[in-house]
Amino acid sequence: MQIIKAAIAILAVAPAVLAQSSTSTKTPVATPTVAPTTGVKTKTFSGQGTCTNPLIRKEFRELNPTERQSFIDAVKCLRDPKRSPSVIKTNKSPTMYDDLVFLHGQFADVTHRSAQFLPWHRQMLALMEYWLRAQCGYQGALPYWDWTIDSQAPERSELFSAQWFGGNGKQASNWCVTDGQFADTLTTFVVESGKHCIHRKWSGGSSFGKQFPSLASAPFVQNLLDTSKDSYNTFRENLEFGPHNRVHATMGGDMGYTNISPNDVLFFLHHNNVDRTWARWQTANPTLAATYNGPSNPASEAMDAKATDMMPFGGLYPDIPVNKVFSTTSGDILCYKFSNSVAPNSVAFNNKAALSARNARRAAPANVTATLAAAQAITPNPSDRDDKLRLRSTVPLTDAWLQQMKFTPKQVAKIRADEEYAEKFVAAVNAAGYVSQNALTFTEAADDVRPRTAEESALHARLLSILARNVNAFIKGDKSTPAVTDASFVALNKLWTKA
Ligand SMILES: [Cu+2]
Repeated sequence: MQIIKAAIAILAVAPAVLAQSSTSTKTPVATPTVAPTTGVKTKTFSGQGTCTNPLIRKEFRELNPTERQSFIDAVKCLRDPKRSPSVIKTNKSPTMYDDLVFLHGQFADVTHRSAQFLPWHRQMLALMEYWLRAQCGYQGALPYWDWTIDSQAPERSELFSAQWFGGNGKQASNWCVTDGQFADTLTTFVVESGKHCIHRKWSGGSSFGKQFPSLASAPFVQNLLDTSKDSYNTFRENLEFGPHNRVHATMGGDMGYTNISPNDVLFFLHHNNVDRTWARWQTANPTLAATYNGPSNPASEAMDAKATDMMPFGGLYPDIPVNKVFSTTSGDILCYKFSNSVAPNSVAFNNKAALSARNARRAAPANVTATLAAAQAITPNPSDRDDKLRLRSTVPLTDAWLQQMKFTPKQVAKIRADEEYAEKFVAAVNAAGYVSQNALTFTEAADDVRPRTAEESALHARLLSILARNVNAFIKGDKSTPAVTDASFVALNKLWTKA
């Protein structure tokens, strides 16, 4: 662990480059005064340095219980005013963790709905990871939450258990999270109420996730990667306005408000998966990996962003140009790669016994035909938990939430069009008879998940790509069932579906 002693890197910084806009009642942050603090084990960031031994960021469920606990303990350390006092000298932020919440709120209006969305959050997460290690002695990497796994019934995810991050907030306690390891955590920045707890207010209540089953499913995310190839900005918008938004809106509470969403530590695990999705896209598209375009200002339609645009870190880290973070191994605090995530134990790769067992559980695929309408008719609604095989449809984001997020009419139009498309997409996946690894038949049967190998991961992606291609042809033509007789699809699918 590279503890670099002593003080500081904190540069004096001009107050809020951006004013928080309009909705002042929802704005939790005050103008910061950033000044050096002594005794904080942070380093002098040079922006230089090499990355020789990248950390491997893993899905939370890839970590064993001891590793999970050490991550949580390190987060608690970062939220402890004695062990990790704020490095921002304001009268508000008591801890380094709160500094990150503050940082996120301070620049929320340029780092969302704009080109900077992906690079800025990449650097913010790397800072969090660096602090966990340098300040709190954490030995691991920042874990991610692969929400594709849980997309069909997120409330059943192990992450939301009382053992780890806790479940929904309790209405009687003003939607404070009252179970899990952060149940008694005090937050500093709040909206609406004076309750300084972590709030969660799942849309859809106990069934949770009504706004994401189709858009956050593995087939949809693979399709997003495959069909967002014309520019960085197309990909960024599809990811930000699609799966990214859904998770925030659906978890509700603090996660539903841009300014304070990092209060909930799942923010970091969620955004780590967003970052991982960007990294996957970069790997799949080497010629686009270091490209950058789109709006620099979310309120304007101007596509004026440049790779040399400076990103603001409020003195917690030097402002750096976007192009410094295109690679996750570019050095300084960016030195990590991602694992291949997890698959349900019940979906064994080339494990004949397990495949037989899985087949026994699998009912015959739906006898679906012909039209999109027929496919939509057999697609279960988002609150359904009885259909074990098919992917669920998604309810639209509410107008109120989109308004609160400050989306422009043009952006709202895109979000609505994407929702319509996602409905057709998931219906066609169901019509194809494909049983996703997100299907409840697997996620419920699995007592646990296991790491995916690189080989399996590549094959899984190929399988989903072929499926998505056929499904898109079906949507366009809307004439016949998706052509899943494609030889490579059948061959690949056999790896999972036949003993
Ligand atoms: Cu954000």
